[in-house]
Amino acid sequence: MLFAALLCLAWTAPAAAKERWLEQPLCHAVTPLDAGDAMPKSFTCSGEPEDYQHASLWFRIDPGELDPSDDGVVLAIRNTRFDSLRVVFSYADGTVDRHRVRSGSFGPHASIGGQIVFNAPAREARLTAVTLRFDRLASTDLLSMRLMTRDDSSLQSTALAVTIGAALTLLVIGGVYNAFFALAARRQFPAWLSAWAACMVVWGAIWGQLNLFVLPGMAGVMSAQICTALACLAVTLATVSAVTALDDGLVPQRLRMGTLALGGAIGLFGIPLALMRSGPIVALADILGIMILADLLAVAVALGIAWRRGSREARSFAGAWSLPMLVLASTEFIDTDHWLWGGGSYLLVLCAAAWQTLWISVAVSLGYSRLRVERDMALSAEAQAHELARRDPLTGLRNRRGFIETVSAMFEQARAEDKPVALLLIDVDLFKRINDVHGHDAGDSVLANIASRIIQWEDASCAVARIGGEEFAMMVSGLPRPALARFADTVRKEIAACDHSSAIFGVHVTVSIGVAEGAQVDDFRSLYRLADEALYSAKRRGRDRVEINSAAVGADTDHRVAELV
Ligand code: GH3
Ligand code: MG
Ligand code: MG
Repeated sequence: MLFAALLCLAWTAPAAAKERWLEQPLCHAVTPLDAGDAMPKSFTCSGEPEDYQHASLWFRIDPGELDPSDDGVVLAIRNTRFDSLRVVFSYADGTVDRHRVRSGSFGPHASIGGQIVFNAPAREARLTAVTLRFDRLASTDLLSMRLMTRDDSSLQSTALAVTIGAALTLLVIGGVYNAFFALAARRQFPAWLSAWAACMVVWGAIWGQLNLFVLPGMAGVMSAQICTALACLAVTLATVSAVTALDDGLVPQRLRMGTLALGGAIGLFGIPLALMRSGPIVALADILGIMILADLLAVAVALGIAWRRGSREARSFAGAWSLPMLVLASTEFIDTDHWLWGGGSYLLVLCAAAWQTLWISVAVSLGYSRLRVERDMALSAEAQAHELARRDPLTGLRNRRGFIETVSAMFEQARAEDKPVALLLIDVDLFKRINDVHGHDAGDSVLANIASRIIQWEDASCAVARIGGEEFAMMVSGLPRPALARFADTVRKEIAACDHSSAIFGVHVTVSIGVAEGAQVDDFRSLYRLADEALYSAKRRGRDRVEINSAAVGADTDHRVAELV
């Protein structure tokens, strides 16, 4: 929203502003560097200047209708590569106003938005000429100069500062967010995105000349060179982040590698281009422009292919990349220099980068929250499957597997706390006969009735299970021997008292119980073996009775404790 408002303002502002862009051909002259301060005798007002990279290049500009009598005139020049620049404002009354900046020292002439500004003070007399002298200018093609009234200049500076500040803030937020996301989700592409955002922040700060507040010595050539290198590095990082966001196999390997190689080549290409002070800078910049276009195309094709194959990341990246790609590509074809209060293509790219990081951060967050929901669902399905695998479907009690898992831990803990622990194996007496006489369904119903009675004993110190066809088990902790014997017999009697009349009529169903105490053994398996022996003994001794290790409580003995043979 903020950007939309600023962009609208940016397009309407120049129409209202009284500004004059100084385009070639300008009246110019070239003199040797050591020719002194004297102005050249003649200026050529047609064609383009030549052989100026190791000389002094002069421009003489007629300010036209711009009259400094109201509030003064401002000459704004975009920072580029030169050694020094002198500006002379000449007035009709013969007075002159001189200014000078050097690479490494712009002083008060440095302005936010990559501009160097020179104020022609308001005088009674008319401003008749503006003369500029660049020493060792790298290229006239990189020059961007305009004259405007002072009011317009301060308005535009404010707009530039606000836009750059907003874009940099968004980039910082996006960069930090993606760095955290890369750490939290252990994904590679947000790390590259974060690096890209960091690169854009540094680039934006240096291009906008914010760095000069702390490091004024970076003014001029050094800043321009770092910006070139960073711009190329940013393209590399953005390419890597987009390609690594797409899963292996979604994009043909050759396209993937080719795009990465192109991105890497752009980063490397930026180094010599950044270092150049003279020579065919513009020709090389054109080659770089073609490489960037090819890179954008390769990334667009990779995203398109991955999108068609159903990649969510590709969709998010396409949304994020579309605007910066259009902006970057358009700056190759459209002259955007006059846009955005003189910020031109640089500010456009910075705003597009802020848009990109914002879009991707939102897309990544949505994708991550979707992943979390899917993961939670998978975890709960897994927990459900885990639980089902440990439950008996007929009775709902734990099955043998679930019981062993639960009671092994219980057994260990009770032993560690030196608490008595006991295992009760409960087997229905003569169950086969019930099946044979009343049918399998009636047998099932009896088992379910017994289970619903047994489950009532379950609590923190008692685990119950159906561990076989007509066999149940209970693990109890904290019961000393006399209480254990009474409990086991209560279980026997309560099960015998169950009402099965809905399934079988007039049949008394009893159980035999074998009990083993944990004090006698070190592990659960041994405990189980002892309980099984006790159960076997209870069966042999006539059923419907309890055997505790070497002792038994039974119906026929009127619950006396009997010795196990
Ligand atoms: P004992 O007193 O010696 O234990 O005699 P029993 O008949 O109970 O023992 P046996 O091992 O001979 O028979 C157990 C029967 O339990 C045999 C099998 O058909 C039946 N059974 C096992 N699982 C189920 C089940 O899920 N449902 C039903 N209805 N019957 C089952
Ligand atoms: Mg049995
Ligand atoms: Mg049985």
